[in-house]
Amino acid sequence: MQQYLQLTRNILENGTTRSDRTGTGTISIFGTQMRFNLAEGFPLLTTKKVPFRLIVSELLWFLKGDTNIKFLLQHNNNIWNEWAFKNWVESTEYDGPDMTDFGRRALTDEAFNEQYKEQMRRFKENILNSDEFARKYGDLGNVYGKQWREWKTSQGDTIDQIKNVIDQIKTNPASRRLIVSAWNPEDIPTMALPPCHTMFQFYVADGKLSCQLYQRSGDMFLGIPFNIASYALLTHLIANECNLEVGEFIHTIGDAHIYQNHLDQVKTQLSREPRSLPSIKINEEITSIFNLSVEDIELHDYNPHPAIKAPVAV
Ligand code: UFP
Repeated sequence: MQQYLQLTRNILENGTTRSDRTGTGTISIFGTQMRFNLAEGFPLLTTKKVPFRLIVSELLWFLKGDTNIKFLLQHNNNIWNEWAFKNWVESTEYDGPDMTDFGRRALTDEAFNEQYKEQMRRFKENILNSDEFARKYGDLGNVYGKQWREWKTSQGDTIDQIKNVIDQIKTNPASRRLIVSAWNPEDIPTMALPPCHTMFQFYVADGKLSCQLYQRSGDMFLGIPFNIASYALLTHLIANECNLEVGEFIHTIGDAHIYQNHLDQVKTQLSREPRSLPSIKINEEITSIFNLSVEDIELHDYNPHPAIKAPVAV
């Protein structure tokens, strides 16, 4: 993971101070690349603890083409809650205290934060216990799972990009068109968060599968460690499905930034000595990537430094 630490250091030393959408302020550089040889270990950061189980359940959720947070909540994964919660509190059915601008207010107003936590608890309970409520308010619309598995065409049918790319890797591995795109310009205006990981390409050589991701915007401290692990895992899963070994994961980032309120955390992390990488094990009995469950993916020998808390920019 030296590449990650070097890029972080490079941004600190050479980045440009920039204002950003969230009003937090960043130090940023534009256009950068990290390469991870997946045969050398699984690239999960060791200089702080990264919650691997959240990465697994989110990736399997994308791969199922699921866009409803119910599956995530069933796996105790809360990373997409706020987007769905917004659907509910802005609906006519919502009868609790005003939740306008809840993300920002919860950070600054303690009394409001208590109300917010209570409404979020009710929301999650309803999603888990009522299929109808989940259908109405748990769905996030055209996010990754939708674009990956059910890209809608102008003819009114859909394209399963993941199935197609797997078929192509198996039957036409020399292809230079092994691409999946999550960036659908038609859908962008209606999305709360336009896709950060916008497109990826596979490459097969010497019996090994490599993957390159183009990420348009990367939060080096909170988002990027997650994104690296998620795409490394995707490369393992697809290699496994196609009877290939793993090659490299190549992570190309457009705007690579460190938020101004993460500087202390970043310095703590840079002062830590990286440890040996963990490995992953995939249940060999599962024959299709679409039938995997979280229990089929195990992480071994992960001994990171402790987690480091940092505020999320909303
Ligand atoms: N971000 C990531 N990785 C992700 C994700 C978000 O780093 O997977 F979903 C960060 C990047 C940026 C913010 O700091 O979230 C998105 O804001 P914007 O749309 O303005 O780029």
